[in-house]
Amino acid sequence: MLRALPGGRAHEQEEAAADKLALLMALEKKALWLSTWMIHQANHLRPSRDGLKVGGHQASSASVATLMTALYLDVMRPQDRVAVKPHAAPLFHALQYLLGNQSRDKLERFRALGGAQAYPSRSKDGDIVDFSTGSVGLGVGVTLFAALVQDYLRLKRLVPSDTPPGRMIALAGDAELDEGNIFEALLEGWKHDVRNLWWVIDYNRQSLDAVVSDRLFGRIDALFEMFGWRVVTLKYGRLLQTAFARPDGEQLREWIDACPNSLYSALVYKGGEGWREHLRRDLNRYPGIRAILDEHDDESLGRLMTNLAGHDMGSVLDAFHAVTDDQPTCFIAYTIKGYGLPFAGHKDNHAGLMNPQQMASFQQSMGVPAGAEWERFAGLDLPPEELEAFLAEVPLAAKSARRHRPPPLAVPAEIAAPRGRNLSTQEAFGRILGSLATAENALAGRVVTTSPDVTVSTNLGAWVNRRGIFDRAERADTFREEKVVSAQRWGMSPQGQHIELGIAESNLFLLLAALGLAGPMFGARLLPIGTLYDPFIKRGLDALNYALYQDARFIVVATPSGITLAPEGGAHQSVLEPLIGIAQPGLVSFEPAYADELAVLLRWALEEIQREEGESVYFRLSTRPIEQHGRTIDAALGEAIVGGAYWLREPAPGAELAIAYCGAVAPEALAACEALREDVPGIGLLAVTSPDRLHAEWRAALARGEPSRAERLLSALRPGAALVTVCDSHPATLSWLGSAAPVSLMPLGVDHFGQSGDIPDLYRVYGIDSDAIIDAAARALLRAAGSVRH
Ligand SMILES: Cc1ncc(C[n+]2csc(CCOP(=O)(O)OP(=O)(O)O)c2C)c(N)n1
Ligand SMILES: [Mg+2]
Repeated sequence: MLRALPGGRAHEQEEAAADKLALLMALEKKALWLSTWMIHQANHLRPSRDGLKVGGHQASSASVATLMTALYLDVMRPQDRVAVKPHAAPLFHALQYLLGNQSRDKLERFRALGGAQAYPSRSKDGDIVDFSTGSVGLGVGVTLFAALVQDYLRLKRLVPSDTPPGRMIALAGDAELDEGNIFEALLEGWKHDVRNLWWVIDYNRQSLDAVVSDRLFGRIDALFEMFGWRVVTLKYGRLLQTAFARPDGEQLREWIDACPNSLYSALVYKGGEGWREHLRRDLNRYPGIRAILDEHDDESLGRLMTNLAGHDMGSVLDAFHAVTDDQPTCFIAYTIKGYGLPFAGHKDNHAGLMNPQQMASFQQSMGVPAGAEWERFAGLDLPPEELEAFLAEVPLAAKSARRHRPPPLAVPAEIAAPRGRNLSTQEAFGRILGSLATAENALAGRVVTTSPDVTVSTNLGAWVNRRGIFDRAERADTFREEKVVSAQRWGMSPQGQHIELGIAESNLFLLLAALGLAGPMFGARLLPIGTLYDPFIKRGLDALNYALYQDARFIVVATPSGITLAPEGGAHQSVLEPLIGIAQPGLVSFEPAYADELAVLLRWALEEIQREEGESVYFRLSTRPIEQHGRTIDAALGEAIVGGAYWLREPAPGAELAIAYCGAVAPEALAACEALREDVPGIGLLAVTSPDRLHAEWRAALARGEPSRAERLLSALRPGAALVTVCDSHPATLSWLGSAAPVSLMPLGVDHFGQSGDIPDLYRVYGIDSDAIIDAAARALLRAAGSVRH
């Protein structure tokens, strides 16, 4: 009796495991069916109004069907977060449909307006998506930074730490590993001792164009191991392993191991006959192999030879469940692109769609009756109640919030502007953050700064000295301990509020993406501020776009900027970034000239990034000290600074000339204005703090049929008046003002690469000094006079 009990239990457990396996395999089959059907009906059955192919990726979805079913319907816990390979969106939607989180209506409108998105999207598909994906590599990278952010929050006890941490999971296509951002992230993750991270690589040996090089993956496992990861390779499924264990089976293993990726893929496509021909040719001398070939008809031989572990539910479950610690783990899962579909393995199958005949026979083989295509369990040979009961019990079905909505943190009514006769906006930024660092309020506790090796040179020093650098472990500041004098105190601890990154702007924006999603993702808001040099925004631009696409909220401070950086030369002088500021969705940009403006704007930004409908904020700052006004900013001026522009020198009513400037060229604009006042007494000087906001408001006002802010401001001038615009960036930053108001406009700015020099020389050469402004004003006045005569 005593002995029988454990034996009986083991038997029961085995039975339960077999039941679970059968249920998961049935649901995998259904998810595969739904994903292909979703794409099929969008392309073949939904009426087309534009003649475009709708598309969708049947082959890419099929290759992860087993892996994703295992994860979503068994392995994942509610606190885990996932970035799904972009081209597996249909399979993802199908699984969510099975879980009851996605509607049939959205599936029927796959890739149509308001329907399930082509690639998983946080903002458009809703709470079911943890990380948007689409630009390959970035979704993989962001999971690493999300794991870091999870640690940041847990170590500071900003989120409950009595529950187990979530695993940050990326389901990656193998070709994604060609993207450099993944390796930049790997290095950074190693430095920060990142934990609780799983990257599951769908190793189907195919990209979009071709079959992946055989040589590449030989190095991948070593590479991950070098960075402290565990590598779990899922190569052969149970059928093949059983065959390998037979007499001469080892020959079969060696043959497959040596088979080039392209031949393997071609034979997958050709099927049983193709396998038989090659195996006969190469291994016929082995009786064991001959026996295997004799025992299998073409179909079962095809099934045997494609029995890779990534399609073997039992192997996949064993591999996932075997990992119970927090060491980052890379699963290399061998799969077949298009597994189970007629174009499996074909190198051109990336965008391939089954034609109606293929679909009809696939439907038949799936046992789905006509009219029951969307039924959740049609064609499965398990009772629907059992399937329903199983789905109700999967860990992800627990109704815990996937998306949190923590309330905003209070921002003080005023942030004091730093005092001083001459200040640059960069210095002002450093001083504002320096005083924030001494503040004992909840807001300061949630600010987290980060920078890719330009912390000191972007003026974050004072903040970091007071708030410290974040690290999972306490680390002493060796220079300080050795009493070597330095202005920087760089002690590291879990309490630190600055995350120092290596020089990789892509990592900066992926970290900002993760920090900026801390609220919805983990339940505690952070107020992230990232700094970098303005020209290097372009270096991380796709990662920035990626962060904003999923509505992560943060502040980017880009400094130094423009040719105002003077001696540093053209490689560091930014030109077009303000146009990015205007054009980039999800981002409001500002380029203030004065410290008091920056104080108003930073305060506003801390609120803006917390607002439900808000956006992230980009400040373009400068290292050029300029003379300050010593004014007090009243509510109206504050509102105008945030709105994007105000009259620094009010024009006389009906004035014939004004200058509009943005940023560090303020002194030249002021000097030109004073010089021109003699001849044009009514001249006005418009300070533009945000070409971006001004432009956006102009478009919105046009749509409403109301005068825009820009138009209202410029209506102080006479119709047809002359307007000179000047900025240390591409002239198009401001030249559009010529369409917003009836003015005759002369745009000044920089449209060539910069070079070394001092400010007077460079401003002269690029035509943005006072003389250039005065010249342009004279020409504008002449043109304006001409236009009046016309
Ligand atoms: C940054 C970027 N470049 C190019 C593409 C176009 N593209 C889409 S899928 C793909 C290949 C994907 O191959 P893999 O990651 O192996 O996925 P799978 O084989 O599973 O489809 C490419 C190049 C993209 N989505 N993102
Ligand atoms: Mg691939």
